[in-house]
Parts: sequence; structure tokens; C-alpha cells
Amino acid sequence: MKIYGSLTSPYVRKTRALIAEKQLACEFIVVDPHAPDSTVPRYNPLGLVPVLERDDGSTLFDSPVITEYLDSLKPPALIPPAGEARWQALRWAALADGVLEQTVGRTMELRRPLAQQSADANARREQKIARALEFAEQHLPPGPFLVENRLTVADVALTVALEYIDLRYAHDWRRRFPRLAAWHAHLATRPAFVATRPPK
Ligand SMILES: N[C@@H](CCC(=O)N[C@@H](CS)C(=O)NCC(=O)O)C(=O)O
Repeated sequence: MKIYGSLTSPYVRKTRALIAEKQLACEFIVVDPHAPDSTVPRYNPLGLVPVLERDDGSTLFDSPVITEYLDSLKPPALIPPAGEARWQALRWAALADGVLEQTVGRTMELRRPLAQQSADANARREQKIARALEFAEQHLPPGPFLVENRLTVADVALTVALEYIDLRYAHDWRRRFPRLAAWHAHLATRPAFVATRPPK
């Protein structure tokens, strides 16, 4: 298998961290989806990374689909297979993906020529990010993991989302959300996160 993506894409990083956690054999091919001559549309007509190429040459996208596929390859299941734990894990993952969407959108807005930027659109994005982090702070369980007292996709997705904020959005979330900060500090040292951390 091969995973195509950039070193800084948080969506790619979620899948790479999962590959590391599950110790799957998968080659990482660095590509720039924003380059004018990008090869990504050959694998995903939407031109977005990550893309997973399976050994038979077929491809899968986007990151939630790749996550589900990778998780099906071997135990332990990082997506709880059934019951309330499954819905909790998927809701945390959706919250984290939503934070990514808003933070990536904010970053892209700020890269547009100044005259074309919308301060209103970014204010709305920042409100959504703040509300999502507040929700996480309030709903964090007491232990070190978000669901079932073990690592799941929820922990992978939220860790990646918080660290993407660190990369692209100067934000004092650690001071505003101290429980979230303590939870993150515990998980951040896992080798899967250390090995996939984006270059500054
Ligand atoms: N929903 C997609 C989002 C992927 C995405 O937005 N990737 C960005 C990189 S962070 C990208 O490839 N952007 C290229 C572009 O917008 O043309 C997923 O979860 O995989």
C-alpha cells in the first residue's frame, strides 16, 4: 500500500498516525496537492490528499474512508465495532474533523490576496473552533483516553486537530482549556504522533 500526501496536511497525518499505531506496512509518498502540475487528480478527481493506493492499484479517499479501511485490516479495532462506544468515537472524530475543516479554511482565507479576504468568514470559523474546543473541554472523560479507556480514532483525530491549530493558528487553547491541555500532553508523546509531527 501507498499513502499519498503532504507533510503538513492534518488529514494525511491522521491516516499516517493510524498506520503507525496499527503497525501496517504502507509507503508514504510526499506530494503537493496545491502544485499546478500536481499528480493527485490522477488518484483522486477531487485533487485532495490523503489518497491510499492499495496493492491492486485501486485508490481510496477521503480520510474517514481510508481510516475505516486501514482499521479493517488488522486488530485492535481503533473504531469500536458496535454499541455506544462506536457512536462516541465517531462523534469525537467528527468534531476533530470539523475543527480541521474550519482551521484549514481559515488558513486558506489568510493566504488569499488581502483585498479578497473575508474577515467575517474567518470570525465565524474562529467561533466554531472555540465552541468545539469548549465542547471537548466539557465532555472529556476523566481518564487518559476519550472512549472505552483505550486508544481509538477519537484520540488520533483530536490530537491531530489540536496540533494543527498549533501549526497554523496562534491560539491560547492550553490556557483556556486546561483539561484538554493535560489530556493532549499525555497523548502527544506517543511514537505515532512524534513520528508524524509536521515540520514547523
Ligand atoms: N475531507 C477530506 C479533506 C482533505 C483536504 O482538504 N486535503 C487538503 C490538504 S490539508 C488538500 O488536499 N487540499 C488541496 C486542494 O484544496 O486543492 C479528507 O478528510 O480527506
